[in-house]
Amino acid sequence: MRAEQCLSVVMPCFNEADTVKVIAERVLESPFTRELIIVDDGSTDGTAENARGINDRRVNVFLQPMNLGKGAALRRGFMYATSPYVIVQDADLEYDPAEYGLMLEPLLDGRADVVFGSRFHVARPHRVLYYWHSVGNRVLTAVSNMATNLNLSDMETCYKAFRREVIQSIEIEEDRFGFEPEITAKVARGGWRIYEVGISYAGRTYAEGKKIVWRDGVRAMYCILRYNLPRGKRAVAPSGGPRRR
Ligand SMILES: Nc1nc2c(ncn2[C@@H]2O[C@H](COP(=O)(O)OP(=O)(O)OP(=O)(O)O)[C@@H](O)[C@H]2O)c(=O)[nH]1
Ligand SMILES: [Mg+2]
Repeated sequence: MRAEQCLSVVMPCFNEADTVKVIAERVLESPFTRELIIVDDGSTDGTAENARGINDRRVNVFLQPMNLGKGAALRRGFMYATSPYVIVQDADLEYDPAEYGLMLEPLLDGRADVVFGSRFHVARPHRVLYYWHSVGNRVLTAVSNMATNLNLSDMETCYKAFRREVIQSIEIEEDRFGFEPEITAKVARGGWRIYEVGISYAGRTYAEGKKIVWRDGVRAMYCILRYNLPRGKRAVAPSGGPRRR
């Protein structure tokens, strides 16, 4: 398979008018990007207008009827993906599309079904910020790992890439940031082959637009329990190639 143009990039946006065009340009510069699916999540700051102003036929902009959350925006965006691989791209400037190649490598060579980009695993450039956030991330990842029996180092990372069949076979129930623990639980439970690669991270401050708050951490803990407890329903579809770890 040709590696170029193999990727659907799904970008949830809520009030990111300042960055949506810049990040979209970086996404479109990647040789891997076949389509960019922007889902505007009821923004009130002109994000949708800015997104619609991007002049590239690879871009599709969808509007949520109101602010419904990141998980709901991703659920919508994944539905429209048509490329062999799909990646989540936040609309701030924290994650770098120049690293799609790193994320795709284990997928392209057939070793992985899902790849997590870890902000903690290797020494790529990282902005130094908020110690207690990093502790919170590590605690959530540790509890998630205990529940899933995976040895991830960064469960909450935005950079998650999937074979398209995998992500489109999973029902996403969480509307907001509970998406991260939910999807982690479901790919673990589905027995999909998961890889992790080190990525860089340019975290932002609250003054620069950071929105995540302690309540999101509490919800994440709840979601770890909720989606890992035994349930009647399995979260995988019957189709799709190799999937045993
Ligand atoms: N905060 C927030 N983000 C949303 C929502 N819907 C979609 N998003 C998008 O989801 C992505 C992640 O949101 P962020 O606020 O950057 O969350 P984060 O990266 O976990 O946390 P910080 O950047 O540290 O605040 C961004 O592209 C947002 O624009 C929503 O309802 N609230
Ligand atoms: Mg962010």
